[in-house]
Amino acid sequence: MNTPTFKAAAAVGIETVAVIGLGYIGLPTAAILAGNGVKVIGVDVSATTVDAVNRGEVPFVEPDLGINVAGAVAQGFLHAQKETPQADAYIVAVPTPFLADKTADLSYIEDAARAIAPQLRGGELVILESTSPPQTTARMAQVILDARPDLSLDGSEGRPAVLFAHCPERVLPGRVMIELVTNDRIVGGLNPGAATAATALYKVFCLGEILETDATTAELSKLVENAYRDVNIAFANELSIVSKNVGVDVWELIELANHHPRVNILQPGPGVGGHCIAVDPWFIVAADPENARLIRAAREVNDSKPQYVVDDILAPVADQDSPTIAALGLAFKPNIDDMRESPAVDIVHKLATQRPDAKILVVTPHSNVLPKKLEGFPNVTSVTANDAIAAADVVALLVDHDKFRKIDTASLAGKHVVDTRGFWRTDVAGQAS
Ligand code: SAJ
Repeated sequence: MNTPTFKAAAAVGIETVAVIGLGYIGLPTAAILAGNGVKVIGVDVSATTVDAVNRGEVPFVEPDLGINVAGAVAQGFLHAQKETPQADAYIVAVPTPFLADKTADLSYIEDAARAIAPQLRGGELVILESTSPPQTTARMAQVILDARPDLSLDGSEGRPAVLFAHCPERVLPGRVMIELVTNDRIVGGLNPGAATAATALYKVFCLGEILETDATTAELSKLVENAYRDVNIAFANELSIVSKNVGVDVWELIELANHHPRVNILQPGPGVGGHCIAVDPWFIVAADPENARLIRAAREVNDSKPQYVVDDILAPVADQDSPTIAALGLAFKPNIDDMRESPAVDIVHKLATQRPDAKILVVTPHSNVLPKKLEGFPNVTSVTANDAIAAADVVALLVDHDKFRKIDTASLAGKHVVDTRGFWRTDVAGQAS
């Protein structure tokens, strides 16, 4: 406790931090700050989340987070509540989902800003961590200053300044507690002194390089990182379709091409899921719809992949009444339970809708519950992998969970196999369609 890094934050006047939004990013950040001796008040609109955190529990799955939260609460450094308190610094980590027109819904950020405004005395640091379109930090600051005309951005006319910064999170779900410490961090200041103060705060726990810039560059850098990955996955997904049409194994093709010293193609799959990569590129498109053509095309390629997979699954049973389809995996990527924006869920939903006579047996090794989108479909049932495969006419591998390695590939003999991940490429060569 009270390490030199903690003193660095204290040196810029930060001893208490309020973290607004105790989700996948806010709670780990709150726990790690508290674990380093900062007094942290976690704020969430959900009473269930607040109660869970105060019991030292975590309401979602993330390795090592539970022990950090339990420890921080037990030692009295972390406490959760529904009301926004007075603090020296605020970290806003609330959702920024997209609306039907693919623009960002900033209402959670604005609500957080309106709740922070009455607590300010001047001199505080307000950091936006939520992934946001360009100029959102400025908008958050404006909401606060509209509510508090006695405060300012520059301390002019005797109105005390409040510091605003954008520090996007870049951690990978499943590795959050490690990457929070080891990743480099971008810190974008909106007004003088903000980036320096934010850097001092992140130095409490971040061992990576902390790179200072302006707020808009920081906002765009986060979006660009995820758009870069989306474009590269779209390239792989497009290749998977072209390769199939010319009779080539896409995984072998990519493996060979990647031997080139300056080529590094990603892996094709059933589409792109999760709450980041499938969403963030749209914020760039919305910022400049005429010119963000490649980014938009990549989104469209990745978004169209689930229907392509559905067509592949249904083709061999087009003339068969009531076929049985095994769908292995529903998560948005391997070895997790998170099904948000999952292409596998989309594929099963499309199968159930397009072939209501089909029996769809889903296998979810990391979760006991079907997602809401699949509730109310009598033709979708959850079973074990062995039962699903034994009964199936078509076996669709949708997620490359390690647990599926236990499946005896001999059980796939005689089945139509749609292997969207190249999981069984070497084991059942010649069977995969
Ligand atoms: N995917 C492929 N092929 C690949 C790699 C991924 O189809 O070669 C698919 C995955 O199966 C999944 C989707 O892409 O459906 C996204 O998975 P991911 O592992 O690429 O990324 P996320 O969404 O878990 O986390 C990303 C990360 N961003 C980058 O790697 C640039 C993470 O660092 C960010 O913090 C996170 O988004 C976020 O919160 O924005």
